[in-house]
Amino acid sequence: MHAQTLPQAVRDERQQFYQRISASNLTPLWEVLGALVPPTPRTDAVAAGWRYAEIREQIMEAGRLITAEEAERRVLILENPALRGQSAITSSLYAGLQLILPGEVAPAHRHSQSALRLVLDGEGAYTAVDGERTTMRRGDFIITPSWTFHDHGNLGNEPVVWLDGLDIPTVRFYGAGFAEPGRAASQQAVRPEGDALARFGNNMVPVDFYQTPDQPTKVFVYPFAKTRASLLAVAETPADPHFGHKFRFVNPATGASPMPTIGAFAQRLAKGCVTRPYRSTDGTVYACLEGGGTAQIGDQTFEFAPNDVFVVPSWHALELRAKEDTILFSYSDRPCQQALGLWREEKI
Ligand code: GTQ
Repeated sequence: MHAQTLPQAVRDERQQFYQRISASNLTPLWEVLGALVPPTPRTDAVAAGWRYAEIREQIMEAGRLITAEEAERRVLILENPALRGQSAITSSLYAGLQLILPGEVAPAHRHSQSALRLVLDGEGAYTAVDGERTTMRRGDFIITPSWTFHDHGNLGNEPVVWLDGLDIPTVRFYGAGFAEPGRAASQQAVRPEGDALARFGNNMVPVDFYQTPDQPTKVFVYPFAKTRASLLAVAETPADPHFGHKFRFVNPATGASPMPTIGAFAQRLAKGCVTRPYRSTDGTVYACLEGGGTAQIGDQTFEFAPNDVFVVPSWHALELRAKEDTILFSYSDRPCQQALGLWREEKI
């Protein structure tokens, strides 16, 4: 029987009961069950987009207001419009645009949260992870796994901006976050640049090196030159109707995601390509590296050009239209959901 058709006396009696038990921190499941266990995913996040050309000046303004040293990390957070105040772009993930000016240092620290960087604008910056620096070039996908010391610096002569993707809301959800500063602002380099790629990123690993799939990769940079070359090399072969040509980044030692909580992807859509609608339970953040077009997310359409970011919430159908040859980077919590047996997708 629906609540509306119940006699007023019954409804009153129930409401009084709910109020009485509330004092004991109790509440009736039957009033909320449908929302708690929905037939298909419900997410608080909404689809949203950020046009880099529209926000670049605001990022540069942050550079005049505060130094990287004072801020520790000078970042403008991309907040999901439906999750304002939560520092979240999806319910599980964080996104931000970090600015580092010439000569600046973002001091070393480490934390439980895993991070990725996608370099968008400017040249001359580096990130140091666990005693090794990598020069940050546009499109490079760089990771700082959980509890690894990392610092950033800019040795060049122009501002550098990159997209930060972290699992901050996930770690907060589990109440599992620790952090500590490094001993010095910049880590002493203990290995030459390129060491990790040579040891772990060339279809070989050191002879005694073994990892389980939950361990992050020692390869902490996936250079865009290589990603792009792979995408272009397969461009003439048949494209997937839902993805174009799409790769997932892996830890080459295990085949698993580079980090256990965040998965990352790169895809190329040829000019004129229109993908079939696709949805999955992992809300996904996209950044355009080349080309441009539109993303239809549910019943909303977002235009994107290089350095634009858009977010596709869980179980929202996505259709991509490429107006030019287009390369998109994306990240999501897919490996987390897969490890928990939760992940689903639907190719519509
Ligand atoms: O670069 O270490 O956007 O710790 C947020 C938290 C970047 C970082 C963010 C962080 C960092």
